Amino acid sequence: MNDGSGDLRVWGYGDHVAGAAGAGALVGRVVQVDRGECDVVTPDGMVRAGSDSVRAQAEVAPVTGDWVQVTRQDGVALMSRVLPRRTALTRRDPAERDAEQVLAANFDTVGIVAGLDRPLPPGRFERMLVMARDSGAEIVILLTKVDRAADAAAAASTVRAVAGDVAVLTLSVRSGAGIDELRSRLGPGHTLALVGASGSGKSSLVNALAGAEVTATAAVRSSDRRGRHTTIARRLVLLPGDGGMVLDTPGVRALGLTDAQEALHRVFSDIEEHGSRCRFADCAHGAEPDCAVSAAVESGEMDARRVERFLALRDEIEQQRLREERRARSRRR
Ligand SMILES: Nc1nc2c(ncn2[C@@H]2O[C@H](COP(=O)(O)OP(=O)(O)OP(=O)(O)O)[C@@H](O)[C@H]2O)c(=O)[nH]1
Ligand SMILES: [Mg+2]
Ligand SMILES: [Zn+2]
Repeated sequence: MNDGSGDLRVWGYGDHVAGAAGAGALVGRVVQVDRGECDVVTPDGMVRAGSDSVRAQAEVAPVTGDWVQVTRQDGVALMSRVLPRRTALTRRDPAERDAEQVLAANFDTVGIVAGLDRPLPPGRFERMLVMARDSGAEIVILLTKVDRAADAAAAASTVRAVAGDVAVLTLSVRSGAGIDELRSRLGPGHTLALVGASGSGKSSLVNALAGAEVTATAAVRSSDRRGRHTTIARRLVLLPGDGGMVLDTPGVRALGLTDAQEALHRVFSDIEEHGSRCRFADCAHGAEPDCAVSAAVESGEMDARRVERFLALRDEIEQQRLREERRARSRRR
């Protein structure tokens, strides 16, 4: 086949997959999940595979990027086993409070995408950073739509102050800026998973890397630049010239309160640590006297942009908590 499926190495097949699969087993990689069935690329080409119903109940449900063992029964392809994941993007299931939902697996790099056509909403970025760090993959921050940015340098330094030594690229699919640099971070068998808000420009980056319109994109709302949730499936796209793969995902919808709180504690633990030395236990780190956080900013020990992001996220969490409280109260009535 000319889609490269005959040789699974272009899809990232390597020793870790060979070692995990049973001897003589047919393996493939899940390219897309659709109502319980999967498009799986195998040495025989792309197959549509369901789950082996006997085993599937007890086992892990396959997600895009998974390596699976495939069996054939009466000409029907079935996935009998999901191989152990090297990396995974997970989030708390919004329906079930504590259950974890796996979104995608086995990528080498997570690209956190943010569009510079609007301000970085507080919390979203930090939450994606927590998700990306938990995934076990390398992280790159992709600030796109730089052609629409009011002040790209300022946005980049805010992001750098929060993300530490993670690489930050500024890109534009209009001017082509940064695309070659992003491409140079990929390569044969390498998978880049993109995460980010709806309308941030993830699918546009996929098309730019592919050099063709391989996936749909849609204009953001002109009023507030919010996206329209154009991409609905997580899909693995093979790049031409053995250039690796991009895993496109739909924009994350809701920022759960617990996720936001976790992001606050994990991304800004140093600020909270400083805050424990303020005069007032409930110091808001604003105009209070003897505020250790303000003092650290003034002395240059702490980055002012970093503290601004922390305060914005803290306010966002407080507002969300109040909204949830109000909702709970009106439900009770
Ligand atoms: N000016 C400019 N517009 C861009 C750029 N990248 C994306 N856009 C536009 O931003 C809008 C949203 O882009 P998409 O790629 O559909 O965004 P997405 O992140 O895939 O959104 P969802 O699929 O809804 O999660 C489209 O109108 C794109 O044309 C860019 O670099 N510059
Ligand atoms: Mg999209
Ligand atoms: Zn304080």
